[in-house]
Amino acid sequence: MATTPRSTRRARTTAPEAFEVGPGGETHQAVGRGEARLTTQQGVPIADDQSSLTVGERGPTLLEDFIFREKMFHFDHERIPERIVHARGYGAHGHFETYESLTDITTADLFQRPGERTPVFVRFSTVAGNKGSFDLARDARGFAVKFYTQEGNWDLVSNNIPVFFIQDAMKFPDLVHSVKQEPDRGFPQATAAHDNFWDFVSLMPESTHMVLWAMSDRAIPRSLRFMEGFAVHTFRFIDADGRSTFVKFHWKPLGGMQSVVWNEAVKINGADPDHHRRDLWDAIGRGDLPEWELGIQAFDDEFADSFDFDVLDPTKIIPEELVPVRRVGKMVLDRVVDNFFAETEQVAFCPANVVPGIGFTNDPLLQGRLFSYLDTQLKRLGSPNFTQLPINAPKCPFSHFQQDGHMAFTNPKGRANYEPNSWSGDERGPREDPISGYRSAAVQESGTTRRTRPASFADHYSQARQFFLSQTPPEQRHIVGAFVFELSKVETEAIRARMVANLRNVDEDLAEMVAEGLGLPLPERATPAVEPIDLPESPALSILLNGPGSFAGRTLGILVTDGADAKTLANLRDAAEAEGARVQLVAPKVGGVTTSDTTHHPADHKVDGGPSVLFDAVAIVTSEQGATVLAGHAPARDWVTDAHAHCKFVAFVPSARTLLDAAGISDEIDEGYVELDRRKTTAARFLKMCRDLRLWDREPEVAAV
Ligand code: HDD
Repeated sequence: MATTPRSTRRARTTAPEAFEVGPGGETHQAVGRGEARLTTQQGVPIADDQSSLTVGERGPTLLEDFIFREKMFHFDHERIPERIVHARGYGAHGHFETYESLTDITTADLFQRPGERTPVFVRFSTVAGNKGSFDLARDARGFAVKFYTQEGNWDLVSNNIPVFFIQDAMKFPDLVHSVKQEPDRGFPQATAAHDNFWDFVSLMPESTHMVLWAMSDRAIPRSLRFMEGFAVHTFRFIDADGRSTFVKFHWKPLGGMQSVVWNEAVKINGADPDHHRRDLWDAIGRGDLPEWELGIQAFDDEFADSFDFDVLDPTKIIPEELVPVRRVGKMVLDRVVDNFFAETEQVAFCPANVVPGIGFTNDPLLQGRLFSYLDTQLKRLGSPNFTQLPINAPKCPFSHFQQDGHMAFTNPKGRANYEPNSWSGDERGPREDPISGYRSAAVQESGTTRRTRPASFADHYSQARQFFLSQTPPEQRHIVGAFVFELSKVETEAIRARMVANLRNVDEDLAEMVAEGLGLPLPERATPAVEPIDLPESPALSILLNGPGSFAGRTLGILVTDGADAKTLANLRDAAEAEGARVQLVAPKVGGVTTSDTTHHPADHKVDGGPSVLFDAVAIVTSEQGATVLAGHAPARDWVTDAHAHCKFVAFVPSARTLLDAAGISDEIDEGYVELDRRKTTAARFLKMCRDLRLWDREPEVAAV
């Protein structure tokens, strides 16, 4: 065979064309792509990248091998410090579209013109786990959004839980130390289920409200696409006259909320530790674009003064039933990253990054955050010039007199590097803008300096109780189960007892069920600083009461074998597509199966590589012979028993009964099962049923959950 000589096949490299502009206006360094020839960082072409330079065939390596030394030097320095919290994260690009003008309450440029789009970058994360931990940890999820507005970058650095563990940033290092791996043994990581965490929170009654959220299904979301986000603190909107309005920010997923059950989370972590990031990547890749609406709760001093709690206390919510969430725009994520390190890893968020029209309040947690993030970025990214990295740089014009430092890439020309100056023309540099430049809210402050917590922050239990009582029975069961699981990992009985003593202030039934689950005598009630009060239930706090009512964006897993009925499979695929859902095939071999009509279908997973925990609903479409083979295969039996135990909807062909028998669930078939015939309507009925996501009525019957 004739081959092209290597010298003509390779494209000539034109070195200085190092940057290309991406669709969002960001720049990427375009090195090492396509047919380019391999060079050193200095641009020297490399002839042999396979072996280092030695004396003779078996002799020592030479120090002069600059190609080897450069390669190894750079490799040795590839890692940067991981984030002290939120180390494990995943990012994507998108845009925010404004629904209506908010000119009456804020000058923030992105909220002025309906229909206008602002580019965004979002990074989701777990909090406690290290960078290499798994996605389905029981944990809060970070939900940090960088808006590249025309008036500068605004970072809305949020979580998927609307409250926080502590009221004052002074306690943040203690909180984080307690939750991360214990310092002597270096484990456990990515879990709060250990003595130090529960020791700390059981001594900090203010954390009880967030602990309730963390023990709820909010902390094990099915997908990053199906969770809410909250900026937690009360912020300010500032209008053109300098008047300010309090505001709380919410993200509402248009795909609806959904979580997994704990037993499922445990198994997903083994089957696919990257479950959430893969889900986000896949969804964007197939054009099923994740969307959230941005909501605001705007209120004035009069409401703040009349509210039962202090709006500056980050351990409290303002129930949506009291101040409805007004949806002011929509965020769509439409592009995955080109390079994980350059974008997801190097993105630097900071709650202090606000734009004209947005301001802070005196929430003591927020005030501490305003310091911490900038400080940590210097450590992590190594230079004050991290703002020049393409992912962090504003997309609007910017101009200032800050200069030099490590890795300064954008270097101004001209003489003036200070102001005021008397230079003119190109020499003079930028000037202040008294009209539209950033102005803080004009707030009157006075008082004596002291270290204290205000009395208005003292009620630590009422809202925790409100949260628990606002949950549906399955959600309450899950909270009880989570407390029992976590506290059973705590070795010191006194810590378990102290926590249950706190829970008696939330709800006596909750405390009793947790004590019973731990085999612990019910301890004395902890004395609260302020007696909790009964608050009205808030349905907005439940996931199940706010489900999607749709199976769109979800995945149907179909267990198939050779000889499976082609028509039944096609019906299921059609019904899933009509519902906006995705289908994945699980087969004995990943090479796939041949159905009754002799069509070959490649599989997405082999049985033990695609356990049913990876799917939202399942179907079993086997031949007689296939079902018999699967019946003798332990992972196939687990596939169906898990789907049953996790309350999933199940469709099956009659021949699959052999497998259901072997799995021991034929006698437990309930209204969540559909026996498939060859009619399209049956498949459609099953997919419609799946809109409820789970059959929670089955749960009390199944011991595994
Ligand atoms: Fe924080 C990262 C959210 C309290 C200090 N935080 C970080 C991230 C999110 C949050 C989403 C990850 C950003 C990313 O993806 O890069 N943090 C919150 C929320 C809080 C909160 C919603 C409470 C309302 N954080 C908080 C406090 C402090 C910090 C009280 C310290 C005083 N947070 C940090 C940090 C991190 C961080 C150490 C680690 C990495 C980083 O900032 O960039 O500075």
